[in-house]
Amino acid sequence: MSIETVFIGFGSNQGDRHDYCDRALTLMNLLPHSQLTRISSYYETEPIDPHGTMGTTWFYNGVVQIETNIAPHSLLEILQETERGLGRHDDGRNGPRTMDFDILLYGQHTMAEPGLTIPHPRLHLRRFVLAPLAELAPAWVHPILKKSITELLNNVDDLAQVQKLKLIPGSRYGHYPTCARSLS
Ligand code: PH2
Ligand code: MG
Ligand code: MG
Repeated sequence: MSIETVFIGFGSNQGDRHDYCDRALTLMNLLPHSQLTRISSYYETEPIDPHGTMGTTWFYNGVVQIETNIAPHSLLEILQETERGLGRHDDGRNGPRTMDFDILLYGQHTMAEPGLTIPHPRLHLRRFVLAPLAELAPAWVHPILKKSITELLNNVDDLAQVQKLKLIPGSRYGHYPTCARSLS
C-alpha cells in the first residue's frame, strides 16, 4: 500500500461529548502506520434523524486528516474497535452513540462493498460533515461527484444547524505537535 491522505469524520451525542471527542483525537494520534496531520474545529450539530432513533441531544462533530498506509478495510476495523473502546455498544439500531467514526474520503479511491462505501455515501448531503471537512480540504475534489468540498457545502440542501465551537480540539489531553489545528 502507498501512503494516502484520508479524512475521517467523528461524532458523539451521548455522555460527555467534548471528552469523547478529545479522547478520540488522542487515539487517532496513536494509529499505527499513520500520522495525524490536521484536526478541524469542533461543531455542535443538530441531529439528523430520519428514523427517530437518535435522541434529541445535539452532536459534537469534527473531521481529522491522516496520512496512512492502512488499507481501507483494516482501517474500518481499527476504527470500529476504537469506537467500542470509547464505550459504544452496538445494539443494532441507529441510537445515540458515545463515538462514531466514518471514513469520508480515502485519497481519490472509490469502493462500494457491503459495510464499506468510499466516499461515504452521505458525505455530500450533510452539513455536519461538509462544514468541518471544508476547513481542512476546501479544494478536495469528490472522486465521484467531481465537485470540490466548498462547492458541495455551498449547495447542500441540509438545513440542520451546525455551530462552530470556540474550543481547542483535543486540548484536554495535551498536544499533537506534528498536527495543525484548523484556526479558521
Ligand atoms: N450521525 C448519524 C445520524 N445523524 N446527526 C448529526 N448532527 N451528527 C452525526 O454525526 C450524525 C447525525 C449517523 O451516524
Ligand atoms: Mg455516522
Ligand atoms: Mg459510522
